[in-house]
Amino acid sequence: MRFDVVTIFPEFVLHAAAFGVTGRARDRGLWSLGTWNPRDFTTDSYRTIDDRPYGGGPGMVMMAEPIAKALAAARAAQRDAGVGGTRTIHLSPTGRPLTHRRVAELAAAREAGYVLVAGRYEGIDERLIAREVDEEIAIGDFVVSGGELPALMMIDAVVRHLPGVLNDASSAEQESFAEGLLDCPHYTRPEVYAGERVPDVLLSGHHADIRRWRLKASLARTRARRPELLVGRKLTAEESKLLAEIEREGPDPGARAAPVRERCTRTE
Ligand code: 9WO
Repeated sequence: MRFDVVTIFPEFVLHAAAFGVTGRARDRGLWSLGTWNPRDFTTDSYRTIDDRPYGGGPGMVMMAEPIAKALAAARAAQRDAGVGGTRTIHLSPTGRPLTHRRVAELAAAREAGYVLVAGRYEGIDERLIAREVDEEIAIGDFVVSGGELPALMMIDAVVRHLPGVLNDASSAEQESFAEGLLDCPHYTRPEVYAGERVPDVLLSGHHADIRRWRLKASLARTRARRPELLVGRKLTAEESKLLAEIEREGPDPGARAAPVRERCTRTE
């Protein structure tokens, strides 16, 4: 799997991609990354890549030509690297929301190469997007300072789906979301923290009981925080039984809605 990112901040992308699971996977050759700076494809001495918007308004707009040349270079590099097929994706709040299903689809195209366009300023000349972009993807309904962080999030999510990248524990967590359930709570040493004990079942060594407890906790947390994920979900007999227990037992503190602390007012 190969990703090439068109960005005016290549160092940012290369540095961020070098950490953690995805960085180690890259070191093991499980995927590769290239960056292409539109400034390197300018012809003026100021290396101009933006200009004022037609029609007026604040800020600057990224010019089409330098990005188009950077895209051509990225696609040529993917061809030379033997990539089976290249898809150009623009990270934008106006794109289609990225979902687990779409991530899995992107990861399944093993021989694929993706060229990700990361905008800055007020955006990119629409003519570049219309001529060169195959797909626009949003990682959420919000605006950040540039397309680089959304591109890195997409890369991270896709790379985690590649064979050999995750260990068993993380794969299980990913599968949990793939099965439409939120992850169960996790605990580690010490057994008592701030006066709160680890649930006894997790100390019991009874793997069947532990598996059942974790499934019930996932169901309870999903029901409490993302009930829409359960709507229309095909429940196993065990899941139906556990949900009935959850409904009988009432809200489980461990499933509480995601903690949202009100801003603390200092007492002193
Ligand atoms: C900014 C914007 C604001 C309101 C409605 C649509 C919008 N599109 C953009 C945009 O594409 N901006 C460019 C890329 C330049 C400024 C920073 N950019 C950006 C991309 N901000 N936020 C994103 C983004 C990308 C994917 N998912 C969420 C946010």
